[in-house]
Amino acid sequence: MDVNLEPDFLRVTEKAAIAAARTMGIGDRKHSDRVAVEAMRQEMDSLAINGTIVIGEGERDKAPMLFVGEKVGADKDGKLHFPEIDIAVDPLEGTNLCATGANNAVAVLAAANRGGLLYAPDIYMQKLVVGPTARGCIDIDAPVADNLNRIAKAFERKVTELTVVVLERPRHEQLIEDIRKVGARIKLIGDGDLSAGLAAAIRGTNIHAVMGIGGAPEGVLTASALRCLNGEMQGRLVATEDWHRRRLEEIGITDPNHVYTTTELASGDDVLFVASGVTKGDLLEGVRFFGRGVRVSSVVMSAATRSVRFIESVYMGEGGELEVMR
Ligand code: VTB
Repeated sequence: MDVNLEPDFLRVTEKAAIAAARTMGIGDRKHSDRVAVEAMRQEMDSLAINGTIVIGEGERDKAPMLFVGEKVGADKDGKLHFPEIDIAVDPLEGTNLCATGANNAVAVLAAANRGGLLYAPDIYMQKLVVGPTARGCIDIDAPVADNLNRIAKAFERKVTELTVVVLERPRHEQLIEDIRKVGARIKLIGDGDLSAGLAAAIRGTNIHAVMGIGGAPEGVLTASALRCLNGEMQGRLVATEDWHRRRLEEIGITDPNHVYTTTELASGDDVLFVASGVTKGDLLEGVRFFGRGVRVSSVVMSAATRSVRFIESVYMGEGGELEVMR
């Protein structure tokens, strides 16, 4: 993908993050999500691409904007011969986190040349995520203890010195028990296994793995980041309701037990991943508003250029005054 698109995609998540951050703590997660979606959608159309949303806010009949299949960009009908780009979005990952002012809400997107991102349905996915250190050591079908012992070995430390992130949900009772039995530390989170996946892929965050069941679309976004960070993810779609199973049939997924690898989830060799912090997080600062201006922190990763850029942007309001970076 044209590297010149990176700043444009960056602006898209920045605008979504700023819009969402203005609603932080008002206690209305749907409203927070809506403003993020609107801001992202609006900014998207300034991009010199023939874009298609492959992971979005839902199916066409359920989501008014950024629905799966929606055309975006300045060349929707392909007349201008702009590059054909597939886009996965999560304008506000952690709607509850934003609504309550809790840490780690982010605005996220991944992009790749047509066909480079898995068309994952909006159902659950069992996930196992590790960073480069433990790449090649995991097996989602192996017992939790085996995986943790192998991860510990890769890190050359005791299993009691590992920290695993798990979404705090009743469905994870057994998983939590299994992790505790081996003695690894657990960080239970209310929401946001995507941010946790990013943290697991970066040394120094003191997060070594993410385990459990979360959203499948976010799984593709996580895998996109892992492609850029040399991490590993294994994922299996989890159909718990009839409509999940129907959905899988509709999109032609015949083996519901298939374990997706990082590259199957995000296959494009040009995958781009962008995240902007909404609330303060492990990796990114949240949006900060100051006298007539706003500052937003983002990360832009590219599998094609093998680069990870941390970018601080300040949008100056009329008569705004720039403060020294802190
Ligand atoms: C949420 C959210 C996650 O999955 O938990 C969701 O916090 C699905 O789980 O970040 P529930 O239906 O139990 O809330 C994620 O969105 C992403 O995987």
